[in-house]
Amino acid sequence: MKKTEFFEKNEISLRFYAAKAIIEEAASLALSMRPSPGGPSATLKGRQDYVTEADRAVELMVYNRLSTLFPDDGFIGEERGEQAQGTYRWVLDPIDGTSNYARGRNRWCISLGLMKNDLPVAGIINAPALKEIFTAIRGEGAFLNGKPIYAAKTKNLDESMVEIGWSPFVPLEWWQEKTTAILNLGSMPRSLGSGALALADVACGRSDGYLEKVIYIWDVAAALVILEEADARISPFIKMGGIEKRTTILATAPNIASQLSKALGVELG
Ligand code: LIP
Repeated sequence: MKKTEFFEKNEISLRFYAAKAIIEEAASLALSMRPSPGGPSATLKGRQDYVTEADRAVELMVYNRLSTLFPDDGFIGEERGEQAQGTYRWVLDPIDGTSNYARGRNRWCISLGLMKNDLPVAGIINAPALKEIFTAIRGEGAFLNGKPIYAAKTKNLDESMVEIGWSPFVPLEWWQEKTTAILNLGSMPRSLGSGALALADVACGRSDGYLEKVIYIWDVAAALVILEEADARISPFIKMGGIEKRTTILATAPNIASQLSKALGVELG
């Protein structure tokens, strides 16, 4: 291994392990702040678009910790946007699945991606209410609670399960068209409110595909490297402009990738 590769590998590993510990602390904070089951305890940013006190508290805590440890790194968060620039860039969704979190449900997570320039190099998705932590470092595999994970080997669409993400930015006609396409394939549909966890489910084989019409970089930055390391197929989200604007994403199990790509009208990388 060349000296430069050795130092880069260690720069990423150092950041990854420090961030993993910080996210575990943030996950405990978020869990302690979770509303009781019931109507949404949140502020509405728009129709069906929520933000909670935990979103703000987690983002501030993670930013403060990471900027202290790695002052030259960049940082983008869902709630406060870009707060710093740098070769290494942290991309955080402080609570992904906020609509679930705000009602006291379990399907939500903290999603933190590390990018070097525009390349995702490490990811951590921590879902404390589910007791699940998805992780990956580029070139070193993908894991769920420390055990290797891989996309499903599903070949028969009649056995497939495909999740489709919904947000207020999704036109009704698009939703109806794509849901019908999923059903016409013989797939079982799901829509569970967290894009990061939906992508993590494709990475570990719990589902065979995830489609969302428009999703942000902070929802997917951690999942992109986890999916790659788990041998899933993914649309070229970043080449499609996903860092700058909300963009379509499709992630699939490898053996049915071409059928899903064709039926859902999204090119894969
Ligand atoms: C959520 C995304 C999900 C989308 C939801 C929402 P948030 O992010 O993870 O993919 O369908 O509408 O945008 O707002 O919970 O961080």
